[in-house]
Amino acid sequence: VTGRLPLTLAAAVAALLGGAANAAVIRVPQDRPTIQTGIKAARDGDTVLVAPGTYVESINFHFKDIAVVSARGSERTTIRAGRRVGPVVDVRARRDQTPVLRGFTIENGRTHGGVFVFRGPARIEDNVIRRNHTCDGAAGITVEDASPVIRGNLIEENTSCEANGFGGGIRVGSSFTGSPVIVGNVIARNVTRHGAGIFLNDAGTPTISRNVIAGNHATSDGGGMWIVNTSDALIENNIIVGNTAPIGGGIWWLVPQGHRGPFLVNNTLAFNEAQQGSALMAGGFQPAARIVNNVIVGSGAAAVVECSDEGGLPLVRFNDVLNVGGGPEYGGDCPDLTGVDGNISADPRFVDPADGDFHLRSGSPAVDAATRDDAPRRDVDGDPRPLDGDGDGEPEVDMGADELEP
Ligand SMILES: [Ca+2]
Ligand SMILES: [Ca+2]
Ligand SMILES: [Ca+2]
Repeated sequence: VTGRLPLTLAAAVAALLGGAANAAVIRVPQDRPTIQTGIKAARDGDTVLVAPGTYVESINFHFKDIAVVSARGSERTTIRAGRRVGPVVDVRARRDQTPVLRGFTIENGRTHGGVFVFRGPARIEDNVIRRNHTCDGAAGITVEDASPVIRGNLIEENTSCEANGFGGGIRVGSSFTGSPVIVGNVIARNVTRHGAGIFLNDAGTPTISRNVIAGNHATSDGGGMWIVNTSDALIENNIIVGNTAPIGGGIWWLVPQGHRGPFLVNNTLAFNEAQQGSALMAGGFQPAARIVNNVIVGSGAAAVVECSDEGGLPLVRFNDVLNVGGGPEYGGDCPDLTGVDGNISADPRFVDPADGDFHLRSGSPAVDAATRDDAPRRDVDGDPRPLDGDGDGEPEVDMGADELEP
């Protein structure tokens, strides 16, 4: 066995070097006039490198394991939907292929939204996905049976048909065993019926981290997020603000029997609006779901956190839940948990919420008031957690997405 190992290694190294040597860069428009003809010329491992400009076409990866990237970034490189029916960009891959879509503005999709992601896992990074429309799937990004990394995108002002509006900014579906990662995106001002920011339906075990989810509007439920079926989401370090819906302005979820449900940990939810559950409407069979270390501020007659108890209530610990309007903090089947299990109800003292700055001020009652259990090791800024924010010599976790740097 020892005699054969070097040969095996040598063969592996040769294969790797050979693959790298054969990988080509196809330049658009220098080598091929359009992105799609660039893709047509590409083989697995190749990169289609796109020069600045506006490309009026819809593109399809056609199961090629390739990277389609702009040379100079999304501000200077736009893919605008052509006449073809379908998404503007169709990132269609086989299992275990890792296609990449990076650095484009993707706009004007009229029939099937901006980006469709099938299998892979793909990487969808540093794009602006703007003003796309759909009557089928999500208006911004639709993920189907896949575990992509969706990172650093601006996904805004996408809209969908009222009658079939399932997912505004991002929709993940049919990914039962998948683990999609949605991190560091701005998802803003998208409009649909259910789940205007992020829509999760059989999304597997997704991680939703360090996103700003703001100003989205659902005409039925789930302004910021909508979560159903096999969707045991980890939702951490997000800023979820100014979203609206009749029910569940910030987040609406319904956990089916036999599923864990979401973990909502160290998020900041503020100024979301609804007639029921302005920040959160949590329903279903949810004794294993968790709401821990969040700052949750609402304003109005509706309860900020509303539950419906179909088969057990979630764990609610170490949150700052405040209603600055006339209504209650908790409602529905959720008892008033202020003063129980580390939950408080106090002005979190944001730095400048009117200007979108939801960091905590020094002296905030949310500082050093949360639990290390479940807390992510870094905050929304990348600061280590916990830090000693109140100067008593003991570093403890803060409530919300921000860990105050003293
Ligand atoms: Ca702290
Ligand atoms: Ca301390
Ligand atoms: Ca911080």
